[in-house]
Amino acid sequence: MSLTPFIDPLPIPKVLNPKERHKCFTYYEVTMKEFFHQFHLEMPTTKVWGYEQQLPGPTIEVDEGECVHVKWMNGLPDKHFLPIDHTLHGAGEHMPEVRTVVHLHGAEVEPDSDGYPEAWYTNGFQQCGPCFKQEVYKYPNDQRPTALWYHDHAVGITRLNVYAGLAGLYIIRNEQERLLNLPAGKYEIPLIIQDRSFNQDGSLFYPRTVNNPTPNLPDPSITPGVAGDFITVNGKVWPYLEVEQRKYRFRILNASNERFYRMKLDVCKEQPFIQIGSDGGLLEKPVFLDEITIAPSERIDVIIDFTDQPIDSSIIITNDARTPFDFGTPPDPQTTGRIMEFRVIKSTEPDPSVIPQFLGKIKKFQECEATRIRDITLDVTRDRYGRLKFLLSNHGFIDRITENPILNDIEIWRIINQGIAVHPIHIHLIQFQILDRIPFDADSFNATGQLRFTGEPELPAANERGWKDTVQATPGFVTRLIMRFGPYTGRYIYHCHILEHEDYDMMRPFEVVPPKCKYTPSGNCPKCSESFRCICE
Ligand SMILES: [Cu+2]
Repeated sequence: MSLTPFIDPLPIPKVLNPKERHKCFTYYEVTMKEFFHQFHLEMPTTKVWGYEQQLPGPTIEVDEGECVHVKWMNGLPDKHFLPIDHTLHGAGEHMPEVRTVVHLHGAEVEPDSDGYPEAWYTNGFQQCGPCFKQEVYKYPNDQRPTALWYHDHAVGITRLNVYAGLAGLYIIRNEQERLLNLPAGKYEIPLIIQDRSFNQDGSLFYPRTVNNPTPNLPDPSITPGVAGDFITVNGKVWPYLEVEQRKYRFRILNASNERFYRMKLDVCKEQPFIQIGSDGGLLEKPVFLDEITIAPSERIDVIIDFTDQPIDSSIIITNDARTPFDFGTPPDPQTTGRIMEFRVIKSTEPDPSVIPQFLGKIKKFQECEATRIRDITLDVTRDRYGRLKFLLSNHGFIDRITENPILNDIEIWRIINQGIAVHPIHIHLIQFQILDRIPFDADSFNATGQLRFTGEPELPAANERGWKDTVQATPGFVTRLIMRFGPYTGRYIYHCHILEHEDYDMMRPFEVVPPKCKYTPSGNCPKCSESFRCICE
């Protein structure tokens, strides 16, 4: 199938209205439904799944500190329309095919509202997974303003549910940010990038198995990653956006399963991207860039100034990132090498927006504050069918918990990538800071298990020096993260955000535990006689 690029206008996802506004919380209801969506003017409609019959889902906009309750309701059919591999943990033949659970990516929430992969439920909550606790999720939004995103996280089928369409944006705002006078209103535009493939009849194509499957392979069988032939933005293949000669703020999310994008503008002055924010909110100061690489699940907050662009000029966001990143197939310049087009038109009004030189203070964690250093290796092995299986520290999702940080403790995690691909590693509950990336001898690490550094630590790029919840863990480097675990105790997960890796089996639970009593670390507290859950401080 070939499609003419840049003939559909960019759709802007609608902002969802709450069902009820109470004094102390705002209540939303969101239903997941099957429906038909047109990805491109030259295509028939395509069966998809979406929140509120929209693809991507409606944007939820909240204020910092506004308590939001959402009832995420599964109104989907009983049968999945994409190929389920029943050999994966949690997706066996005896399980309901269509299970969903919503995770708000980047949010600081209690574990029972985090969307644990085994807290899934079926249509009408008729059947629930072993970790299901509640129908209504609570989001306190006690965190810095930023763009989060909600998406499905059901164990063993996350890649299929997100590919089917279960994803949307969630923006936290506050007064301080409004006072910065950044481009706003119709000049602040979300760009949710997803790649997709289609069958001739317009239906979504997701591979049943690998190319050249061996006879003993299960059918369907998960593959090490799925990248589509067409790039969609806000649900349209290669859309265009008319932009006035002024500044725009773009909230960019890579919601693709596997594909990274290295974005450039094809005709523009130098350093056209002015990045002002990352996953966890605004950077300290704007960073001027020629290109930006965005991994699955990362968000970038960027300003592009079209003021000096000629009227009627066309500017294309291009992509030259290989898949798998960054050693696989380069994109085709005519198809996957393009993302969308801007068409410049005359301004309708003066542009009062500014690019502040200073955006806000980011308090840096100090290494000496950390109470613990943990090593996480990114491993690839073969399963009993000879398929690639990705692991974290050689453990899978169901193995016992090995990371149990104490509430409010600061830890350093060293992500050791001895492989060849970049993996976007995401940790739930918290936002972290990147300390550095240190080159090491991967061959000697694989042989001996000993880390031998081969060069000086490389500081994170200027646009990585803010708050992050997903980090590009580069091969041949130890990526060091620092974070404080809180404000909740309980069980969460961390995982690779390449969804085919996450499903098999690059996802691990961790548990934030209450602090032990400071008086008697191993016995009962003399003051409150509690042992583990001592709160006498
Ligand atoms: Cu991965």
